[in-house]
Amino acid sequence: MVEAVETMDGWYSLHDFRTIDWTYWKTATPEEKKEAIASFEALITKWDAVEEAKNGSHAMYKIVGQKADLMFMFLRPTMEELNELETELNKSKFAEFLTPAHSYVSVVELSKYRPAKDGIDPETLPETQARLKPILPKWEHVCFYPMDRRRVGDENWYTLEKDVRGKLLYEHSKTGRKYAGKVKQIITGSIGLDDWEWGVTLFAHEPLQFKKIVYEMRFDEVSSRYGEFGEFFVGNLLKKEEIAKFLEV
Ligand code: 76R
Repeated sequence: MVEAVETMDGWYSLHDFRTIDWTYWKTATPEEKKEAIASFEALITKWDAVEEAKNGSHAMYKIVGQKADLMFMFLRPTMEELNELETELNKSKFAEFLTPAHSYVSVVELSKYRPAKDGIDPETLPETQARLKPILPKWEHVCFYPMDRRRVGDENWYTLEKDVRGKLLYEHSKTGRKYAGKVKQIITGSIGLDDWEWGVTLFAHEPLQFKKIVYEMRFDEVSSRYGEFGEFFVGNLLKKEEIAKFLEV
């Protein structure tokens, strides 16, 4: 029988996409605008404190194109916290000017394809814990997309033996490592949590690196034969100090 791989699961993740209702925003009075911006900044201050205490992390991006205007990525130890955070945002004055565009729920995931070294469970290692509970890089650009492993005819990831899958992922990781320092990836698992099997979140200083890594990986067997992809979202970092300027109309 084909063996599943054990996963190591870290913080829960919510990718929350919003569209700004610019027409409505323009009709708001200066006082309302001020209140909305202040409510948003107050939330960010709260999120920053959570991140400072290493109880979670967040990142904010301005989406390019019409799929959304803003993307928030939130990481928290529990689903309850994600839900509370989302509800608090929804109740804010700022949210009166936002409409939901898309969301994705998952959990930071690493897998145990590699045999344990010296009998040490990798999950106990500090470097693994740091990857499972990552502080999100505030790099200039983000790219998010969901993906599946194919289950069609002879191209069925779930009928491949574990050692074969491990080898294919090892090959994949060699491509990935070429982008060290240029692309940082966070893989979140969403089987049983959302519509696709994994969420891929990439951070880069240079947006062209997204095209390069995703293109190069298309030729790795694990993607060429076993990868199915959903919608792509790409964006630029939104800094707290630029919010007022960004919202100026
Ligand atoms: O965790 C590790 O670093 C070990 C090696 C590794 C695994 C097991 C690894 C490395 N990945 C793994 C698993 Mn990955 N990854 C993607 C995408 O667009 C595409 O074709 C694929 C989207 C990118 C860009 C990427 C980048 N990876 C996975 C899985 C889970 C599969 C499973 O369990 O069945 C998915 C869905 C996935 C997808 N991967 C790396 C990268 C990069 C840059 C690395 C090197 C990381 C490093 O060593 O620093």
